[in-house]
Amino acid sequence: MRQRIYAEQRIPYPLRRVGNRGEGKFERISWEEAFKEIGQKLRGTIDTYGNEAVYLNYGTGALGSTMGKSWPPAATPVARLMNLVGGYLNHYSDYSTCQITVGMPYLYGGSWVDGNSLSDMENSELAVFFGNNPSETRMSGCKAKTLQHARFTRNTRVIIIDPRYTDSMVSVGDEWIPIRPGTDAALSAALAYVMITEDLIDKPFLAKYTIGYDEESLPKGAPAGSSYKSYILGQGPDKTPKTPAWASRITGIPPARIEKLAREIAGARPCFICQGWGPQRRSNGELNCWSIMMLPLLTGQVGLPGTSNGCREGSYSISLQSLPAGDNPIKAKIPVFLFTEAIDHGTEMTALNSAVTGADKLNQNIKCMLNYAGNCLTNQHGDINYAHDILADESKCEFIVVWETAMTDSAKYADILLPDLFRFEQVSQIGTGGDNAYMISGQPCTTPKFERKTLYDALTLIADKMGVKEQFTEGKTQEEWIKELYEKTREKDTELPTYDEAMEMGVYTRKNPKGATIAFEAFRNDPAANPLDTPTGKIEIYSETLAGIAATWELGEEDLISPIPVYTHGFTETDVPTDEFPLRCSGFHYRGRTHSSWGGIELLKEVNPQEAWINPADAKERSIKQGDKIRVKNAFGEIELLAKVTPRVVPGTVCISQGAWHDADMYGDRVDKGGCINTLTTHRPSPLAKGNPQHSNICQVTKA
Ligand SMILES: Nc1nc2c(c(=O)[nH]1)N[C@H]1C(S)=C(S)[C@@H](COP(=O)(O)OP(=O)(O)OC[C@H]3O[C@@H](n4cnc5c(=O)[nH]c(N)nc54)[C@H](O)[C@@H]3O)O[C@H]1N2
Ligand SMILES: Nc1nc2c(c(=O)[nH]1)N[C@H]1C(S)=C(S)[C@@H](COP(=O)(O)OP(=O)(O)OC[C@H]3O[C@@H](n4cnc5c(=O)[nH]c(N)nc54)[C@H](O)[C@@H]3O)O[C@H]1N2
Ligand SMILES: [Mo]
Repeated sequence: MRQRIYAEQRIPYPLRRVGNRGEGKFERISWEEAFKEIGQKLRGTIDTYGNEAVYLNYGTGALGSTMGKSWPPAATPVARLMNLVGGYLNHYSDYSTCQITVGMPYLYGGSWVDGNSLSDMENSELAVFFGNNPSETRMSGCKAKTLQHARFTRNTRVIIIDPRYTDSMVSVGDEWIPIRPGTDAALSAALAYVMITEDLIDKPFLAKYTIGYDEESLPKGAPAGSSYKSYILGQGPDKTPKTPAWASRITGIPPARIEKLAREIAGARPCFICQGWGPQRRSNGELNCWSIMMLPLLTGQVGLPGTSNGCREGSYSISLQSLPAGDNPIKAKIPVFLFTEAIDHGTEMTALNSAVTGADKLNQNIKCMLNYAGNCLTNQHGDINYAHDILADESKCEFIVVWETAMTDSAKYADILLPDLFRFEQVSQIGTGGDNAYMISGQPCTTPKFERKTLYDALTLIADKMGVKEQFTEGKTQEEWIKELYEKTREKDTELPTYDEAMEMGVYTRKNPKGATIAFEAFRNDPAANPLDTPTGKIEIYSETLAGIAATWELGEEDLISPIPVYTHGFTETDVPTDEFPLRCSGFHYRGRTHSSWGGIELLKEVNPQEAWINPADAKERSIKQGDKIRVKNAFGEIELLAKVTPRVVPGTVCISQGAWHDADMYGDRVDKGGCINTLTTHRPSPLAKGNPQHSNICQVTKA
């Protein structure tokens, strides 16, 4: 924290851009000049283009009751200000879980479904993790510890299926099954093939709780041969039985291991099957994650202690009221990943070609962006070189405001850059959770330095220029809001300590009163009394709604939307290796950073260098040795970083952690010396969710 507060990259003063966008050249200005210019530009945009031309970009850097909303990070105090002056173009979903959040409700209903708590794994005989790495992605909070505890309480066996031998494998795994990324659906289909042909499935469970498994339970409108079972046995349109030999060619897993895994899963009682969000952050992500969820359904291992529903482990959280954002008069929303498209050609985006919701189409391109606590203009978004070309063109998005603590790559695209305070430099309160819930209440640990201001104070002064100061503050300071919001939370959650006690405690934790969350417990106990909110109230293995979407949406080539979970390789340009780009390149979330946050700190970089994991066989072919400087290249761009030559990655795939700071001369050769994987990712969204397929890449690797 000290390294971060006093970092060289921190922004001390309000700045105005003087160079080109992305160059990072700024001049110091006063707050008064900054507010005046922002007020004028906002007013000008609204008068000329309407409120729909103002966009609030995604950002997860600051969460808290008067900062961002806890989750999703859309309704920040910036939204409150914009709603007071006529609204703004909003987005839906997030970069974390887009494909699973949008895809899941067709199967299970509900806007979001989690699995059983991780602690419940202690009741399982076998746990199978698909692309789930809590030891690294849940380092803080309480899940990494829970994972260890649950694994060793009753000696639950843990199998981890991942292109990498992850830190979770190191800490709790019994066996690693290396898989080619993006092929879990082929593996799952072959596991289903073995279970069906060896009569290992739970037929009474499927009959009682699901539709679409076999021809008998298909909805009336569905064509013959379109059930899941027909697909698996080769009795559907593709006439291909999904045998272990078939899946082996796709996944790289030997047929005998697939057969054994099917018997192990079908034989274990209870069996805890879960996935992280790696398998869904792909061009075929919706189908890839859905296919994994078939395994607990085929074996009836859902809704009971020690099982799960194939999703990520459940959480128990404290949710605090946040500063009310008010109502947005603009109803149109875009998928979060499509903001670059909405700058470039928003008026061509419709419900049917871009999954715009709340309206049939957009009436305006984005002309002004307010970017608070996010590095998603470039660094964390897909295809940085493409994003740069769109953002650098000042005739497209005419005005960009960024609130930051550090001079990030996105900050370099700001027209006005405002120096923010960290949460720990102001009074703040945040509620969150893991296996147990917790709340952090904090007094500032130091006084504000230079001319940094809280977001709330900065917005108050912009609101003043826009003539809505009174409505924005309602006469309250930030701390008065925090107190008042906390009292509102306490009216509902009466167990919480008083405000003064909470501030004194700093960290307040609470155990899940149920011990563990069991997903779908009520539905399993009595499906008639507790139907799911799918059209049939059951688990829909065949979704007529999806069949309808597939028939009506305007889809591009290889944009496969299917009513049942099938395997597809995804987009050729990102998922099928070629002679020029013969390797797959898959990302992951890294212990050395939270995305790009902490990514500028030299001490952390020393212990967590930016490396590409490459298998010794692939390295040898290229004369690459451990620690060599290498270049990774594809059709979208080129990066430079170090080689980690290791058998901990499946041959034919390199793995690169996401979030390293992009460092390229964007008006020169554009080679990214920072090793940011988004120099190599696509901006093309996944078919159904229109989400970020940032783990789907192909590449070539050479010695630098
Ligand atoms: N290739 C690839 N790209 C990815 C992913 C991936 O797996 N692969 N993952 C995606 C996911 S899941 C996510 S959630 C996104 C995350 O993307 P972002 O939300 O952009 O997350 P960060 O990169 O951490 O950027 C947060 C920024 O907030 C700033 N910040 C921190 N505290 C404060 C504060 O108090 N005030 C202000 N104003 N700023 C602050 C930090 O300096 C940092 O620049 O990235 C996505 N991008
Ligand atoms: N230390 C740290 N923790 C974090 C974050 C961070 O940046 N750093 N970010 C936080 C945020 S906002 C989020 S959204 C979560 C992200 O959580 P996740 O999305 O679950 O994290 P990832 O590392 O992207 O993916 C998990 C694992 O999936 C593997 N994987 C990738 N593709 C596939 C595939 O096709 N099949 C299979 N079987 N495995 C695959 C990866 O190798 C990785 O080990 O993490 C959170 N926690
Ligand atoms: Mo995320």
